[in-house]
Amino acid sequence: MQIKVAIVEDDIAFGSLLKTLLVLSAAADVVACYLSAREALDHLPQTKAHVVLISGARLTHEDLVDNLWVNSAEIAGNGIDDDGNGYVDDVHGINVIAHSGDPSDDFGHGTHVAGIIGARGNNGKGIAGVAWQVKLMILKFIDNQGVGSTSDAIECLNYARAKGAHIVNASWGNSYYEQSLLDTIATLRSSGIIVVAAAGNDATDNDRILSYPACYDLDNVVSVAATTRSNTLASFSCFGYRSVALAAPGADIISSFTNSDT
Ligand SMILES: [Ca+2]
Ligand SMILES: [Ca+2]
Repeated sequence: MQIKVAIVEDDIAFGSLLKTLLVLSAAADVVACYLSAREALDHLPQTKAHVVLISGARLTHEDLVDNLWVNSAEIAGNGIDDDGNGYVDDVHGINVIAHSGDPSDDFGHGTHVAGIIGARGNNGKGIAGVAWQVKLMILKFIDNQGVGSTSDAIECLNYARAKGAHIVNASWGNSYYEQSLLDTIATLRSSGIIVVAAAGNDATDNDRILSYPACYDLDNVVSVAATTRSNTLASFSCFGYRSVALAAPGADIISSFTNSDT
């Protein structure tokens, strides 16, 4: 089954990247809220991992490089799968499509999300993410057209669980209920992992037209709609009295780009 990134489809091009950010940033903000709340309770130190599960990220970006999660069981650049997980040199995450340890971004979505969530703060460069010191685990199952498969998404989720992630940013989805994906997210729940999912950008009611993973009936799934700078629901955003947990800023968000390190 194909999964698409939760963006407005005819706005994939960089020329109109604005709309591409929408629900992503919403999800990111929610993630940050969770991080902040849990940090306040001393349950989640700032050094713990976060997951960006989209189109990878530009690993050399100056505002991201210091906040990348590091797989301590893997020796970088030695061409050996040191931790025996099937991925060679997966130092910051994996690329399921290429089956490699290089989740570099060739779509643009992931780098932007990564910056919103966790661009390094107080470094005199670029922007500050909502969670300045989060660790970004970079996983890639979305290809350069913004599409990925359910099985590859599941592989990323399982990797995230195996490597101790706490929060998954799921700015992707489709309208197909899939038991395998539901079961995987349920397994993540048992590990205490929150999945922040985009409600979607179709301007439809998710109570009537369900979108997944946002609408899976699991209490570790947080479905997020997008708001504008005037604190109204964005015109493109999906909504749902029962199925959407909350809304967060999702338009006009400045963040890092994948075509440059600065
Ligand atoms: Ca490995
Ligand atoms: Ca290695």
